[in-house]
Amino acid sequence: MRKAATLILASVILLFAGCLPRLSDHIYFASDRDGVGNNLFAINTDGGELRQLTKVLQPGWDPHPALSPDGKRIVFVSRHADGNLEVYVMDTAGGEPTRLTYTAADEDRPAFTPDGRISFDSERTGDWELWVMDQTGENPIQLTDSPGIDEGSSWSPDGKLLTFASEREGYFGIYLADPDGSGVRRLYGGISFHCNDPAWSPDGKRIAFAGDSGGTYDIYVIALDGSEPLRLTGYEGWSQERYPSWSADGERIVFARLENGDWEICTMKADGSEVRQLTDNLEVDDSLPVW
Ligand SMILES: [Ca+2]
Ligand SMILES: [Ca+2]
Ligand SMILES: [Ca+2]
Repeated sequence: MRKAATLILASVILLFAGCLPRLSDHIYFASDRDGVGNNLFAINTDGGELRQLTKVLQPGWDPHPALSPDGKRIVFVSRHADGNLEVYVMDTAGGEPTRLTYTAADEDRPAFTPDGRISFDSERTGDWELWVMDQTGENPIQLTDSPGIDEGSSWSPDGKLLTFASEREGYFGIYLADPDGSGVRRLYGGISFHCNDPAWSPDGKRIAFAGDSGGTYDIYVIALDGSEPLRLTGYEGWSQERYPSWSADGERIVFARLENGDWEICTMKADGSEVRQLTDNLEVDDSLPVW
């Protein structure tokens, strides 16, 4: 009888575990530590067990990776032999990347959407706009059409909104839009407060971003009502913090810090406390982390 109850309990736990968002036991980031160019690496959230995922195709690119909701796939860009950036996808467990775009223009900053597609930036119309496509690379659809750069899409967990950075009003601000790219409205930003790198929180209530209000970027968090954002970084001395990405449970944020000309990966609690530096290598740049 007890054995049967244990089996039922185990089944229920497995059933619910299958519904949970991805495990947050790894952080993926870009680094030039192998001396060739930027490649993707994985480390444990405590900074241990470094694993290299990619071998560079050509040096001189920022791969801007993003994870699928289940944590099993990673999208990124790489400069192909024909000279411009393309979107690639691969398993986080390893293996060969699959190329998804074939354009003469640059693509950048891909992200998985909650409905199983991939959004990305592309300059294929001659101006940077947001696009979305199937995970096979088929059926590309243009989402934005604005003067200047639109970049770095991040989706609300329920898929009902996306956020991105745009310079459509003459400076970089954080914008919201409906999933088809309509209904664009500014959430935050101004001529003296540039905002980039928005990342939607797992609970859907907040957006982390990198903001520059006076010469260096810091990490901020803002609620969806557009009220004043909360600054999470701002250390003694000159440093710059960018590229926030949330842990799956929303408890912590990983980001990249530039200090003394060197990029490192750090994490902090979502209120800015308990900062931990995960990489420590003055010779190489570790940046663009995703959790
Ligand atoms: Ca291309
Ligand atoms: Ca544009
Ligand atoms: Ca470094």
